[in-house]
Amino acid sequence: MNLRYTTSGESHGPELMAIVEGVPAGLALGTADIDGDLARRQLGYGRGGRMRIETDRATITSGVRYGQTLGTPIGLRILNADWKNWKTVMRAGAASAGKRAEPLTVPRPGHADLCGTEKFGLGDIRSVLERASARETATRVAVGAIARRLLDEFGVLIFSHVTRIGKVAVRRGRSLVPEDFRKVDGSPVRTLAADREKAMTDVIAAARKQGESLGGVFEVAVFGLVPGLGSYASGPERLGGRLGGALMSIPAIKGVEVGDGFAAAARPGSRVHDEIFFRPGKGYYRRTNHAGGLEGGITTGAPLIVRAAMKPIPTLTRPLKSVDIASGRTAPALKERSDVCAVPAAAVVGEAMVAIELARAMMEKLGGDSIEDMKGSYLAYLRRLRDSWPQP
Ligand code: EPS
Repeated sequence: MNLRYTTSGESHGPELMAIVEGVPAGLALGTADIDGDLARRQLGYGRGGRMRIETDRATITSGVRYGQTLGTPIGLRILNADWKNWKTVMRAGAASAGKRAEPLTVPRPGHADLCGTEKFGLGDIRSVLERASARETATRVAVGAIARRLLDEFGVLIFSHVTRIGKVAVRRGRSLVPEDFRKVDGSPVRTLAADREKAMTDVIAAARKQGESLGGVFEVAVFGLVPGLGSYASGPERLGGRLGGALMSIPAIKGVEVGDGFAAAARPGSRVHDEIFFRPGKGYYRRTNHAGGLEGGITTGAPLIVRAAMKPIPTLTRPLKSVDIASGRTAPALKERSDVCAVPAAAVVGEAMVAIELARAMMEKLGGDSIEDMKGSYLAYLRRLRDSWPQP
């Protein structure tokens, strides 16, 4: 079985949950492997008051015994500390007399509020926004941490950094290596460009003052992948599409690029394609990586580089015009406590989504019910690749 997961939970309900199926047996896994990533997702300049309430930690409730996966579904829980303040509003049982929360009826432009109420036939926007909330991404980061643990067994490393907040962009420089990311978690905006950090925090502070919100761009970089993950054989197997879909499933993501992405469309082929070289002992390699580590929907063995564009968060403290769905009258959109900018957090979610998709691709390539089975076929695959090299 390949890696599959489902999550549940409302932002202000009692807890978030995930069930992860298809993780091979024998993988060392503990909550410490998950909690580090959960904590990184909570960071970032521009977050709202909620992150001061929560300290996200995972509880593993099934599928792991004595620190090792069993090959059975893994259950995860993350408690919502804020639940204690929402017990009446988010009660699962019937509302006691006179205790039903006033419905929210003015949707925020750009949020799932209106389409969600229409789709599910709900009269109260709260019934939509609680699940549409980016709080759900905490569970995806937890699932991603399991995928990352699996990839780690094969020397695969996944990092992220922010390349734009609003108008402030980081100029692209030389190709990055894992050591470049050593201090990125220490940056309040997860940037590698120390000289842009202040400009980034300044635009977020200014947006907060103006009742605005800001988006941006983050990049995920993956090192240590073998060539041959994904496939050109059928469209849905192409790794570019799978990674794009995974990243686009993060709330507020409106665009994804692989490698040079949109910039490649403006250049002639000779300046886009990475020339191929060969050295005995080293194998095939490219000196450039415009392709971002993917050719024909398959990994080349070069670092995988993907970027995602996040739109500004729809909750504005100086709200846009909207319509009250109860009266049909024009009204200012609803205001909720919210983040001003969550691009640094989205970057951590991006790492998780990429990890999940890559773990799937690894499992497709290598199969196996246990991590030892996977390692056996991994070594056999590397041997086969080496044996296929030209003998000068
Ligand atoms: C969110 C609104 C804010 C964010 C939240 C996403 O929460 P609250 O409504 O409780 O203030 O902080 O993000 C998280 C809770 C989280 O864990 O990332 C929204 O409306 O999407």
